[in-house]
Amino acid sequence: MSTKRVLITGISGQDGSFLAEFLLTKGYHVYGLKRRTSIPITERISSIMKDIVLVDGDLIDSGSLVRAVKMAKPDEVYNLAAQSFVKTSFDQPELTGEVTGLGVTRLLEAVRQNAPGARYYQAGTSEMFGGHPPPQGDDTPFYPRSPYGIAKLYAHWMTRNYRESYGMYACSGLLFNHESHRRSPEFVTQKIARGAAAIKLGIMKNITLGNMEAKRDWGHARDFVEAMWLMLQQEKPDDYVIATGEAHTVREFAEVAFSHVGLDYREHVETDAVYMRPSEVDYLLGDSSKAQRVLGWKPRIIFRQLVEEMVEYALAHPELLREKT
Ligand code: NAP
Ligand code: G4F
Repeated sequence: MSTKRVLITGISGQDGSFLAEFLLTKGYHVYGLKRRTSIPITERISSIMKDIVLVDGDLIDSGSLVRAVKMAKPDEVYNLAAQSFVKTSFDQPELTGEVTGLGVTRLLEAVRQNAPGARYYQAGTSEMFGGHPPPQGDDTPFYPRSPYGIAKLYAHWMTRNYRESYGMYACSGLLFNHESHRRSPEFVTQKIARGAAAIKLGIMKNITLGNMEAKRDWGHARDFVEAMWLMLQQEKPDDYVIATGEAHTVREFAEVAFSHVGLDYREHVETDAVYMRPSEVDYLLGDSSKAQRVLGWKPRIIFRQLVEEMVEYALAHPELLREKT
């Protein structure tokens, strides 16, 4: 068992909660950065609250990041905190840049000055490839298509710059979409999974979506957080694409989710331009061959199993099915 110490930002999010659980099983002492909210958002980490230490802080507040790093004395830092919803980044581009972009520089600087030997993971994204045609792999040029993608690209280059300038063990994971029953309700997979379950249970009649032809390479968050950890266990720091190598349309996701509960999605899914984006990423399909070769990582859960797991969870938790997204 490890006696390492870790600081996870975004521990209350989907990935942060899975990563914290995974590192606890490896014996890590887990510290999590948590921003202040009027009601505590700790639903995803409720089962591990007694095993972790939460530190108040925010990516827009340098002092709190320095304090968190000094408290945690981390061997590893995973920066998962972000304004992570692409659609919102068009409505709040400045906030997205502040948190998802500049926030990374604040954290890198806090680590460099207070725990320079710590290994650092940056949550990069396939949104950085954005408009570049598929498949997207480690050598694909970047072409972000949203303020979110642009903020993440800045964060990616800052991470590389700290590696090259200061010799820090700093890595970016270029992760394609990954989902689970813990996904926030506004993302399309959760919206469809919960929608199908709610309609099956008679709670709702229809759901409304945007662009149903967009293609995504959807994996499972539990698989993907293991790749983050593997990146920090190598001899040398590097960046890696993490993806399943299988893409499906939003329409196909709906088809599988609704048919799992014996429904025809065409009778229950409407579309509305309000859910469209000013510029769309049409087709993401990742090539993770470098990660498979170097890290020995590969996805265990792929499309159909992911969809069915999310729908099953929603069916078993009808109390979650009344939120409008
Ligand atoms: P998520 O569920 O939205 O979690 C984001 C976390 O960041 C939450 O804990 C949130 O806190 C926290 N946060 C937001 N603003 C903050 C701030 N100003 N200061 C401190 N914490 C803040 O996202 P996720 O799906 O777990 O994704 C984890 C990371 O991977 C994100 O950086 C995301 O952009 C990136 N990523 C995700 C995917 C994917 O498909 N899931 C793919 C590629 C990259 P609250 O709980 O208080 O909201
Ligand atoms: O579920 P989404 O909102 O995820 P998106 O934009 O792909 O971003 C996610 O994955 C990125 C990695 O590629 C992460 F970096 C990011 O943090 C986030 O986790 O939308 C997926 C697709 C889009 O093409 C969108 O236009 O679904 C389409 N869509 C169609 N109708 C919809 C809807 N998206 C949402 N959220 N809601 C709809 O009603």
